[in-house]
Amino acid sequence: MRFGKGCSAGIESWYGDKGIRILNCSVEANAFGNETGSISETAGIRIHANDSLVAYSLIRDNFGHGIAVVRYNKDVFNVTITRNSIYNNTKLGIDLVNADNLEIAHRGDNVTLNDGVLNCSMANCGVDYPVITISELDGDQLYVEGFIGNESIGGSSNFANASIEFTWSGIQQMETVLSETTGATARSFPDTMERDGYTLEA
Ligand SMILES: [Ca+2]
Ligand SMILES: [Ca+2]
Repeated sequence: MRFGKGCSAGIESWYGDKGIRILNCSVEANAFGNETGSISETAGIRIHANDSLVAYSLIRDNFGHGIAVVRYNKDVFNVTITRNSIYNNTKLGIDLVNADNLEIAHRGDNVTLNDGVLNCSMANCGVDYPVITISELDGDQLYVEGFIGNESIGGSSNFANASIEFTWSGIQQMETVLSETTGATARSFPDTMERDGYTLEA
């Protein structure tokens, strides 16, 4: 299903209860304002409901963030965003938003820095993002190194079992998940990926 050219979020779950499932959707060119050009709420998709899932979807060219997971007036946690193609939105691909007022709830708060911990008084329990420290393309092989945790400290054991997805970006309509690291080493991840065959070597 396609959601495009909405004046605000393409898909909205404002004060939704729980269990929103968004699968196989195209969410494109939303949040460019109403007929007068006024823009009050942005993002391709806004998640404001626990236990929600966004997967196998194309989320691009939206004004604002691709997906905003918003904690406002209630906790919002256990949101899974996986195997999507998210690119060319004017702000972040995914914004975890800790909003204490409507303006932030509608527009996001941009990058929330890693602190190495999970804290469910933050949007989606304040899950940290992967930090890429090395990315080198050698022929058809891409070597990537990094960690999850406080950027000034390094990998945190709180994310030891995290999964990390890598995709080629912006080449095809639906990007392909190149590899996924799991297990105890995920807090620091050396990976070598081959473009042909999409194999993960390490
Ligand atoms: Ca944020
Ligand atoms: Ca955190």
